[in-house]
Amino acid sequence: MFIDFAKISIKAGNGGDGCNSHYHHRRKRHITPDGGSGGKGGDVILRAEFKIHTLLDFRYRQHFKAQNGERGGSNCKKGKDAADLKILLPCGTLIRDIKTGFILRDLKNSGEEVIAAKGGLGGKGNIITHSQSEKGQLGEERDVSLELKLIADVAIVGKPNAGKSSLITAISNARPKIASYPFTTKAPILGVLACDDFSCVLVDIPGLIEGAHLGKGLGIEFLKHIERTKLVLQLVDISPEATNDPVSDFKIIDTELKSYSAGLEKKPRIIVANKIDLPGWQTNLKKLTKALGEKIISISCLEKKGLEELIYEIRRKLQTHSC
Ligand SMILES: Nc1nc2c(ncn2[C@@H]2O[C@H](COP(=O)(O)OP(=O)(O)OP(=O)(O)O)[C@@H](O)[C@H]2O)c(=O)[nH]1
Ligand SMILES: [Mg+2]
Repeated sequence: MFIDFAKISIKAGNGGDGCNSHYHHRRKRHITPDGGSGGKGGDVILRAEFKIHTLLDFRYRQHFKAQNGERGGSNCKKGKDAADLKILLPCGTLIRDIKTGFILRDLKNSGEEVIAAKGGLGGKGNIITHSQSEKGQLGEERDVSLELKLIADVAIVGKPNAGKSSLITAISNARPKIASYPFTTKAPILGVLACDDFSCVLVDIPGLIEGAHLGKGLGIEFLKHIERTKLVLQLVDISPEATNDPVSDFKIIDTELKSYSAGLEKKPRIIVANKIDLPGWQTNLKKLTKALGEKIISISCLEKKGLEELIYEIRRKLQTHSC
């Protein structure tokens, strides 16, 4: 299951208490302090990892606590520092402090991390203070929200059954389910297109229908995963079996993108007509070309026609828009 929002509570470890102890010198008849300091509490670190694609794990677990530092001991023994607690997140996760609304970090790239709660410092032992030892500091704690907005270069959008999953399968390493009924894809799917010295990340967005912004079909919540993409690939099924009016099919998607109101409709785009292996597609392509007055790339995912031209165009557009 794909989950793109979660709330968790994190608590860093407390510092270990410093020790209050004394060494008794038998012959000299005096005592000297020998209490060691406490160890540092573990930090809670949030880290982006390319292998993770969803926030699903946080459905089952919301509380995370790093270990406390060890107490200092007598005989100058320093308490051990506790290990940090690392929580792995998908690339593209925005971390926000729920109480203040402050964004702690937007973890975009794999390996990026942020200390979201700092472990408390260990208290000083009386060997350092020469008087009373100190208590360890408390570790930070906070509630944070995690919001995933996938990082991809190109978003594939279109009506259900347009062939979005077939396309991402044909040109990338993604292998989503493909079927002849609508809403086969229920969550965004990422795929890497690699061709010679060029590579980019594609995302297959679940199908949109008229009124998606009003909650119809799967709604438009998945459109947040287009916010960061550089290019939108709008796929239209132009087979007469699917439609007599490709222009209205196209406009429906355009309207839904506008309704999301994040400027998605203003992103550079490529219009692609699919299923040109089915008879009668030429008439629909003419209608669409005339109405839009824009370049349209026609392809067949089934017969792998036009895919090279499409990949070339994706590459050209990404480079033109200095992405
Ligand atoms: N004839 C023909 N059929 C195609 C082509 N591309 C996809 N299809 C078929 O169209 C149907 C829908 O394809 P999908 O790739 O699942 O479509 P989708 O846009 O991902 O659909 P949803 O996930 O439901 O939004 C499947 O039966 C595919 O085999 C094509 O180029 N030609
Ligand atoms: Mg699909």
